[in-house]
Amino acid sequence: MKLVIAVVQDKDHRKVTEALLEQGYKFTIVASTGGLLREGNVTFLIGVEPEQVDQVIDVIGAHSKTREQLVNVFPPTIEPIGTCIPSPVKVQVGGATVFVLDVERFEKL
Ligand code: 2BA
Repeated sequence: MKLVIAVVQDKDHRKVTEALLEQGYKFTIVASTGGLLREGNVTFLIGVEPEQVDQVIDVIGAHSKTREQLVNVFPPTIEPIGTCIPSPVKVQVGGATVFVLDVERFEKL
């Protein structure tokens, strides 16, 4: 068995959820936060058979858009206090960030 971990933007998570349900996949949704943007995103944990991995990734990819976002980058030293001006930097977010892990053991008790 494999565990597909997919970080999806908040704006896309409903579409991804519906598509995965339509295809009959079982999954868990975890609310998460991006380390850089500090904005909410959604992490899907999807347990699948090895031959289903590519299809799951295709489904997620088909419903996850790439977007550009501005992030405020603060200079490393803030001195003197009060003169710190953040410079906005454009980053490309998404579609989805996907990890595939081997599952050593799976039990439903
Ligand atoms: P965030 O950490 O909020 O990152 C948003 C976007 O900012 C990233 O989009 C990427 O384009 C950029 N970014 C993030 N960290 C960066 C860094 N150290 N240097 C340069 N650019 C950086 P995505 O790559 O599409 O990632 C979207 C979200 O997926 C991330 O949100 C994070 O929650 C997750 N993610 C991405 N890579 C990951 C990783 N290696 N491990 C765990 N989570 C990851």
